[in-house]
Amino acid sequence: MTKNDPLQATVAALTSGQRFLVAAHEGPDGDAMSSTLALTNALREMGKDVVAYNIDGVPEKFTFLPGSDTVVQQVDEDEHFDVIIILDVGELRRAKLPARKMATTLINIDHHPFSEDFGDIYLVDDHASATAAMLYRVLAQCDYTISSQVALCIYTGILSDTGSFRYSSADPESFEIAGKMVALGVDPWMVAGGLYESQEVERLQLLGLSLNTLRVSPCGQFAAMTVTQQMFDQLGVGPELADSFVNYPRSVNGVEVALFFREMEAGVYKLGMRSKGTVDVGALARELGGGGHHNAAGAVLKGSLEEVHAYVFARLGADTTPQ
Ligand SMILES: [Mn+2]
Repeated sequence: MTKNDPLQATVAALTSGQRFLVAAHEGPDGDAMSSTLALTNALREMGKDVVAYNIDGVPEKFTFLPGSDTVVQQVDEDEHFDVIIILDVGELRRAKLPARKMATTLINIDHHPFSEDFGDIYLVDDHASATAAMLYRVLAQCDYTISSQVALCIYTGILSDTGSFRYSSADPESFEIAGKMVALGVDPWMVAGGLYESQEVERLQLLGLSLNTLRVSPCGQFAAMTVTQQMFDQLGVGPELADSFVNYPRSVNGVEVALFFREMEAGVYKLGMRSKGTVDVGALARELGGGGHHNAAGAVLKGSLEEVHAYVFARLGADTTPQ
């Protein structure tokens, strides 16, 4: 039964266990953090003992999620749990936890393609819009009524992983669950406020500096933006504030491939690439010694900014003299 019906096996494990640990991947994104807290809160409401763990803790922008103040960044490896649930993690090593030896039952709930089969229960659906959507499926099968707190977490996870319902992953199920969560009391404007309207002023100042570097190739299909060490120093901020800046060159009308260069140290650049589909940036990244997927990939390059810029544009087949 366990093998044939991982959903029912998960429901059974959640129902019969008493001591739980819930974890997701390091550097948690919206889905990882929301899923961790959706399941943690739901299990606590069922009367279970739950440790919520993430080695990197809760990023500031997710602190509006209920239970975020209970997430721990450390657990004793000698502790034992009836059930450990690893969420949104394609490879177990990204959970930063020796989960195998710490659990009677280890469950993998995930929507990454080719997610590693590391647990006793493998509840993986790469068509699911978010891990949070998969948790809705699980909780709907449990003897449990979803609270407004848990609804808030589920809604936030789906909103995050579908890019606010813009990506092709925004399927009918994601809208259906989101609608149910709103009916349970979630305020979409409050969530948007937490996720998108709570930026540090330094992030927008850094964006201002970086936007000045925006360049588009003469053919119009390739755009690049850069952030330098000097910009970080000027504002006294770290590289995490430049997260997702690559979305700006990607948003230019007609651009197929967006490039974002972040100076790591003098003469070393971290390149992030996003494709709208026609170009396989994963293949290019691998040629450059990096990795990634068809539409999102990265690599580290050495040279002056002009050199790495021209090199990547040339490899893309673009004119090497961007405007
Ligand atoms: Mn996810």
